[in-house]
Amino acid sequence: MDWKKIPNVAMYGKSDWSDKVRKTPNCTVEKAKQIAEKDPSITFFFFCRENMSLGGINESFKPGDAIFFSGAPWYGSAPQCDSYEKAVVGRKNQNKMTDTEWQNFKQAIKDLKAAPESDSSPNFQQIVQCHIDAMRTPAGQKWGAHGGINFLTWHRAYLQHFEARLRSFNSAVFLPYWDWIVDRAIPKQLGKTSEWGVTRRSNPNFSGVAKTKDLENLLKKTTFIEFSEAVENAPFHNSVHGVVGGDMVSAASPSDPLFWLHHCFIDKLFANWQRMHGNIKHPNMGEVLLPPPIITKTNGQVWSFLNLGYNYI
Ligand SMILES: [Cu+2]
Repeated sequence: MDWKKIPNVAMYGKSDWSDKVRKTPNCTVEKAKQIAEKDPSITFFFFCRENMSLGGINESFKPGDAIFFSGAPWYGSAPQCDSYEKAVVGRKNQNKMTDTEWQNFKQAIKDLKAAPESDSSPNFQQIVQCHIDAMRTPAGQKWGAHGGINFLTWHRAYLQHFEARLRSFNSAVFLPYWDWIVDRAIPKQLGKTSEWGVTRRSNPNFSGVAKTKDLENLLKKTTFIEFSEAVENAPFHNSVHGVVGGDMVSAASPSDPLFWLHHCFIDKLFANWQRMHGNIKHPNMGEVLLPPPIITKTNGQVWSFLNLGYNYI
C-alpha cells in the first residue's frame, strides 16, 4: 500500500476529533502503517517524534504515540509530528511515471474504448456522453457540474468512476495528474493525437496558464465558493482546456485522455486546499450527484478523497 507523508503536521487541536479511532503508545511508523492497513476505517494517522501538547484538545502526546483517524484531516503545523495518509490508489505525477505505468494506463483506456456498451458498466463513449449531457442538456445543466458549486465534487466523482473502470481491466492502473504549473507542455506520452482520434491546437501557448504565484493565492481562498470559482476559471481549469484546444474545448473533452490528467490535477489542488481548510464543508453536503450509474454519491460522500480510497503520492 502507498502512503503519503506530510511532515510537521498533526490533526488540528481545535478541530472535531470525533473521527479519532485510537491512540497507540510506544509505536513505530512501520507498526502504525500495519495497524492502519488492517483497519479499513482508518484513513490517516499522525506520529509523534517529540513531546507535544495541543491547544484545544486536553491531551498531551509522547514520542512514539500514533493517533489514528477515519475521515478527512485538518492539519495544523506541529514540528513534533508527521502525518501519514493511506492511499489504496496512489495517483502520481505523470512526469514521474515509469514506461510500464504509461503502458498500463494507455492500454486500459483502449480496453475501455473497446468494451461493449452497457447500462450498468458504461464504456468510454458512454462516459464521454455523460459529460456532454452535463454541459448540453437542460437536465444535465442542473447537475451543477460546470459554473456551479458542484464543479469540484461532480468531477471528483466522475474521475473516480473512470479510474475504477480502468482498474477493472488492470488493477495496477491509477489516474496520473498533469501539473501544468510546472510542466508547461503536453505530456509526450499522450502527444500523438491520431492514437486517440482527437484534435488539438498545433502550437499550444501556456503563457496565460497559472504560475506558482497564482497557485499560492488560490490556496489562500477561505471559502469553498471562492476557491471553486477561482480554480474553475482562468488562469486555472478553463485556461488549460483553451490552451490545448480542439476537442478539449468541446463538451466531448473527456474523449481526449489529457482531460483526465488535467482534471486530476484540479482535484489534487482541491485536495491540497482541503488539507489546509478542513473545517469547511460543501454548502450542500447531502445533495445526491447525478447521473447514475456513473455519478451516484452525495457531495458529502466525495468530500474526503481519503474515504474514496485514493491519494496523491
Ligand atoms: Cu467538465
